[in-house]
Amino acid sequence: MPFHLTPEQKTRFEEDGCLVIKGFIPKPITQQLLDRSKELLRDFSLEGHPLTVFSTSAEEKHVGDDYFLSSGDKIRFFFEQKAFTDGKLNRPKELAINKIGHSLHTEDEAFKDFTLHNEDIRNLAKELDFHQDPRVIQSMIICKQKEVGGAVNSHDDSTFLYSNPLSALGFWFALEDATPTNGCLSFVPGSHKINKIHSRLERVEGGGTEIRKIPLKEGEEEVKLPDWDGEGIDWVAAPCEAGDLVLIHGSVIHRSEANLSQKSRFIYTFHMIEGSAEWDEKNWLQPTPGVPFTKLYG
Ligand SMILES: O=C(O)CCC(=O)C(=O)O
Repeated sequence: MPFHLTPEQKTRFEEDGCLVIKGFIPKPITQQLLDRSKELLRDFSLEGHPLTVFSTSAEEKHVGDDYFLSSGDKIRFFFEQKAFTDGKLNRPKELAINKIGHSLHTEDEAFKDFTLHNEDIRNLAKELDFHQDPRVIQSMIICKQKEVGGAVNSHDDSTFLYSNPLSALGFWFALEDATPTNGCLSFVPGSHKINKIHSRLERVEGGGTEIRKIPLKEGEEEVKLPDWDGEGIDWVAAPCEAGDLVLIHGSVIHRSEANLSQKSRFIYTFHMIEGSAEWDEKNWLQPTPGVPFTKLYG
């Protein structure tokens, strides 16, 4: 049976800016993708690896070394901050990777097949009616390793995937159960309706990236946004079983806690934008001649 979105699910997504779709991926495919993720972790080499760390913690500057900045059309491996003691890995590499990115959907056959040749995903995108001509722009496996899996601070995705007009949409697939104990996602439902994307991650001259203010348009006034982590904000956890899908609107505020538990929380995610939207050359992620942003309805 091909996937169909119910009118209730569509309304829920429009109202909340996020939607959990239970059992979207059949169990054998979920297992295949998890196995493939573990194979990638087993097979990558540490030789010559710059040991780039990925972290969203406030004290950390955003990663911006060449290994990260040139990963948009490759499969690369980014480490957990807590997987190091005195500059040395304190666990096997398979248990030390934070995420694998950013082009599994073009560079790995299993993830390519799942992402781009999937009737259920195409049906869902059509029925959601969020994009006319969706383009898949990046993909990642986020491992949220046991004991050292880093928290992802509250954010919206459009700050990192800025298009004009805004059009980022995330597809987040649980490959393992995600619970409040091992760092499931949480959302501020409806925040996409009041959030204003006032900053964006830019590549900066001389290397690296920085979150910078977007200049206000003439006559535009700065909108004061709530302190999303402060008092009175209603966060809702989105626990998932392996195979569930979470849709994430580009402006909805979300986060995930650190994983100090003994269970990893592998997920696969990709993001899409509208094909006709303007993609700025300052964005860290850039299409390349070999790997242009990929049409979903190709
Ligand atoms: O998987 C997570 O913990 C965070 C994912 C996330 O924030 C995103 O995909 O935008």
